[in-house]
Amino acid sequence: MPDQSAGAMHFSLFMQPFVSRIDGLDLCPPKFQKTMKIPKLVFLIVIPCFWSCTNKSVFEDPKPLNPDKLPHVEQMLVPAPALPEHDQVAKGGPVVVEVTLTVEEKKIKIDPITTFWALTFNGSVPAPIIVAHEGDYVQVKVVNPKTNSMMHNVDFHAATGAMGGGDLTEVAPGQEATIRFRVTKPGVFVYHCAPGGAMVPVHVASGMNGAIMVLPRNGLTDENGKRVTYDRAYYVVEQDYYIPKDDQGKYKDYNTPAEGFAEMIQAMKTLTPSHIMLNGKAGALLNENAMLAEVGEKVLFVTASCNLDARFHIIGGHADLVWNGGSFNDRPATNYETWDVPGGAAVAALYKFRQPGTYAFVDHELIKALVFNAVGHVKVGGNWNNDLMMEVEKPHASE
Ligand SMILES: [Cu+2]
Repeated sequence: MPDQSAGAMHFSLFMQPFVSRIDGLDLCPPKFQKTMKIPKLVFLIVIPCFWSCTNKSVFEDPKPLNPDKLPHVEQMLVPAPALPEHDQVAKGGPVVVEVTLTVEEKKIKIDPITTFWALTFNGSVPAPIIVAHEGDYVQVKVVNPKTNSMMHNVDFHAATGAMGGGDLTEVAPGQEATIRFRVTKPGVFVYHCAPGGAMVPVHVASGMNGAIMVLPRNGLTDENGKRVTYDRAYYVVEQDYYIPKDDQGKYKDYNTPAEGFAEMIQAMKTLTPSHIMLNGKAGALLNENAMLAEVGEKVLFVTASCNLDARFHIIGGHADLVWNGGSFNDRPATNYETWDVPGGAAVAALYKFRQPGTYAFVDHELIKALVFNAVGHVKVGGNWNNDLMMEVEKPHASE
């Protein structure tokens, strides 16, 4: 996690010659690193003054704009692990990103033996990821068709305002509501249904959770403050389910979602999920559903978990950069084997693939990965590099 102590923040001001943007203006370009050559005393006195004058404080809010006069851009949301089409570096000033989240209460088969009443936004578990840039407005229409049976809403962790917009988006079957919020904090954030009380975890554990990625207007920066781009991006979410069993030990199938809730809450009281899966279903990212990449590509994984703590690992390499806590304002950590995703958060990791093959993408709580189903694949094409790894002797009988 980012160190929040004053000393560490002071240190980061010296060592992090970037991240100073107000409404798209980059006030402190990476070339500022050249000041490292000036005498130490001057550096110690002058540079903090310079930073304090120009580096945007986290307490500073953007200048209000009139969203009616800004370009409105409709974003077509897509199911995970895909991300909607987007620019890594914003073209021009802030826009209003318009999306629609339509609630679908639907039965899905989450593995060969379990059918489950999922509660979804746009029909998928997880809900789709939304992409915007810092300073943009995100305008979300929440539609609850009258064919549904219950009330839903959305709490956006990327938004600022009581209940994350949950009170403003509460819609009964047959209703719709539209909320607009400004995304002021660059990073990755979850959103989820939060209809109150025990219904909050019931709806989240029934699939109603998604994410928003708020990119810095000038794109991502690496550990040295230099711009870094990704060749592909994937969105991976750990989903826990609590599906009650009947007397014979079979998972129960209900006629309506509400019919199963009382027993689901009893199952939740054990804090022991019946199922743990990546992207909603067993095998959603395995074999023919694997994520794809090529040797030499940098792949951004936006990883999230709305409820359980997760710890992701790709077997056979390292996350070159990890934005702990999901914050793109902080200098990314480097060369992690495993990265933490606290329940209720998203975290981004950038992974350069250097060798071909099929990599397992796991929660390295290995029981979750291999006894449950928190496992996926990344299939990487390209040429093998013997310098990085080679077989010196094939397995053979010992002498
Ligand atoms: Cu809901």
